[in-house]
Amino acid sequence: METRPYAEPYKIKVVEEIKLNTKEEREQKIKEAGYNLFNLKSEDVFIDLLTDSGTGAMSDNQWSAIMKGDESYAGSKSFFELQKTINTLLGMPYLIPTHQGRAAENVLFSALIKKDDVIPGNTHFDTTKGHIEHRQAVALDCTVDEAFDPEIELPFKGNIDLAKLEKAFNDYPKDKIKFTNLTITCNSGGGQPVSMKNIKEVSELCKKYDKMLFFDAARFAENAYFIKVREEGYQDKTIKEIVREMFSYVDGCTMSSKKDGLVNIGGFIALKSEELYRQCSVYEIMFEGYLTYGGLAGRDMAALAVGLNESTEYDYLHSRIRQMQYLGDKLVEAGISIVRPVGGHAVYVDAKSFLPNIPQSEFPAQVLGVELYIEAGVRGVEVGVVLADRDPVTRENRFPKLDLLRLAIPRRVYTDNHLDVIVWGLKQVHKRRNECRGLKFTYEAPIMRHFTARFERV
Ligand code: PLI
Repeated sequence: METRPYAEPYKIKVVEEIKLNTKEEREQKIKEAGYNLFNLKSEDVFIDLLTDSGTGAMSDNQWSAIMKGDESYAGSKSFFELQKTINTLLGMPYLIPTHQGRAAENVLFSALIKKDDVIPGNTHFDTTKGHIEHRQAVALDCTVDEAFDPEIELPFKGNIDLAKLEKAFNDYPKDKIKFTNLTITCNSGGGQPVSMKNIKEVSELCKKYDKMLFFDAARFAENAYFIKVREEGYQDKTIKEIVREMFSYVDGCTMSSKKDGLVNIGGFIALKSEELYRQCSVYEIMFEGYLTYGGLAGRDMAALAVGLNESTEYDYLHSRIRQMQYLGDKLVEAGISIVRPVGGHAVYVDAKSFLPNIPQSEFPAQVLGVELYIEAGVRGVEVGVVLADRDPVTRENRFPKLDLLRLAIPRRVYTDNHLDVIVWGLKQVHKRRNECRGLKFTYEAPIMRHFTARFERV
């Protein structure tokens, strides 16, 4: 019998028009943008894969909740509803809302990190690392070695190497490491998940050495999906049960709600300790706002409470991760090398193997991003030499092992037809890859240069 084809568990109520300009227009637009995709106007982009952060589509239930948002400065009903949802889902009674993920990091780290501290973790995200280094502390990467090989197909390449973590606990003075930061899924490692076994073992090790453990929970629901489908013993559990178990092993989390919160803005800290909540409250009021809104409107909190319940449903997660797999499989079929296995929120194209004629000093992933835009109106983002910045001491370019073009898929926004256009676009560029030219800087900021850099063709 023929198997039933797959279809998304939602239908579309509102649409937003996107326009495809001509190839000649795009050639002109990207030149004017200094060959930097960040400098493009979104109206000149047909399919926007710059990020999956804050770019998702809200549901009818979320939009309904928006109307019911309570905009009171103190004691907002929407805050208490969100607190109740987070306590039910994550088992965390203390909630500190923030305007986005990095703001949660700013508040928590203000309470916890001092100069010369060391924060071990699994490849900290840029803003997390930034907030650690800004406090003159060290973000210590303890990810398993396999994470750095794009060819190795392993189910949980976001895991922490327990030996590396224990070594860190032994090598540094006791008071220098207060907590470990575990990013689920690991964005900088290609959206790779962390297994429940690893979360549990890291938690036990932290307890043994009297350290706290926090999740960077931006994509916690996607991580839970991978545990359900890949880890022995979780197939029959619901996503919500898996999430509850994951959070039972940690002291708290920072969250960018713009990912698995299914909202366009927002973040939070969730905690088990009342004492730590009190310490964070001081910085919350100073940086974000009063304790029951923290830089958000009441309606933002209302939509988030609904979004968190939706993102922890299996059917939604299956439709999302399936899109990543669909895109990844089609690219592999076309002979295009990608980071494997495909992660939870993006497909990463290996630009060094795509454009072997372009040396790393001429930014192959940036070139690939520019060419894909010109070819198909698709905007990805470079995760390579440009993003890696210069060494702060020698001022030489840092050359990471992988030079990647990240194609991050917004949640509930594009159909498989859009994904087919991305594949087609990359295939077209692949055919003329030997004619592509490298790039060189015409402007470069001293740090975080990727946002504002300008280039010209070599
Ligand atoms: O963009 P924010 O400030 O809401 O969140 C910062 C942030 C924290 N942790 C992780 C794992 C992230 O991925 C993250 C933001 N990610 C962005 C913007 C991205 O494009 O991946």
